[in-house]
Amino acid sequence: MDVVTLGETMILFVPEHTGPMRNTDRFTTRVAGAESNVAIGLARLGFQAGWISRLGDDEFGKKIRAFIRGEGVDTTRVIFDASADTGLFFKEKLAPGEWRVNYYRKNSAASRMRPEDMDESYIAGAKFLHITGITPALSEHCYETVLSAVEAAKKHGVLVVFDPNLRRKLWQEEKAREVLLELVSKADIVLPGMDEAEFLFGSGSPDQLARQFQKYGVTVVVMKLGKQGAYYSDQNFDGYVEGFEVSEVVDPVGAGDGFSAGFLSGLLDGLDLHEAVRRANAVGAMVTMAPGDVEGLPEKERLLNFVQSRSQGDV
Ligand code: KDG
Repeated sequence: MDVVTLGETMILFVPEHTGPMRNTDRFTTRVAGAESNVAIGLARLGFQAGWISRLGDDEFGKKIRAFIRGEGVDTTRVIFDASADTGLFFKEKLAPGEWRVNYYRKNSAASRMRPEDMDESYIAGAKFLHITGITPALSEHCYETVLSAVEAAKKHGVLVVFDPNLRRKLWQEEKAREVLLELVSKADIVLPGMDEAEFLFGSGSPDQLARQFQKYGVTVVVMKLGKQGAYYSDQNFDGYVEGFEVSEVVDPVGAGDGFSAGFLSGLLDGLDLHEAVRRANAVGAMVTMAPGDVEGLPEKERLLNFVQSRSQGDV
């Protein structure tokens, strides 16, 4: 495996009409979950990605596994748990550009993940372990599961990549800060949004905030700045990489996951930090131009064409 990740994936219901969903009868369903989005992004770019989770032993669980497996992600470590349901969520478009997310995931099958679900040899065989701040928010067991995956990665020299992915609906603020900082302190690479960095450390410029992460022992910090692109910093280099122009933002959700997939694919291809961040920006931008979390994730050729059509250089 190039990258192993773990987390909850749900069935997403998107109302057909704008406005509160009490006034809607029709929904489109999709498969969505931050970590499986990253795994799918990597698989589309030609890498080997494995996704670990629990799903309900139900129709939605089967649909999710079929979808993710169909995208070429390894799902051999996914457990069907008959004692709980697959999680669901609804994304209401209240007005153009104004979204509201409603979760139906309490006590879901994924929230029952256990440290025993983490196969040490499977994690040991990867180059990167990707984790997010969503999983530890799901339950105490999930928190312990993430810690045990990180422990396995560290034991075998697998680099830990952490996306804080703050979901305020899932946490008490103080608890979130405490756990996210604990995971920052265990990560080699951190990929926060500016809002997440400010949530953890208070306001500051991207370079000031990056230094805060580095005080926690993080080697590489890449701060997502939305349309403006991204700022990166490691022990030797730092810099800004401009974002790509997009024709129309159809759905921004999932762009951060695309960014992570693009960035990791760049590192796996041996690009330097600047070029890997440029590729991350490109994949993030492409995700915003299609509906859903994964529809816009490109294959390698489309990615190269997208970048070449907008600039010169190697991606
Ligand atoms: O990054 C997009 C995901 O966060 C979203 O689609 C669903 O994983 C999800 C979550 O837990 O919010």
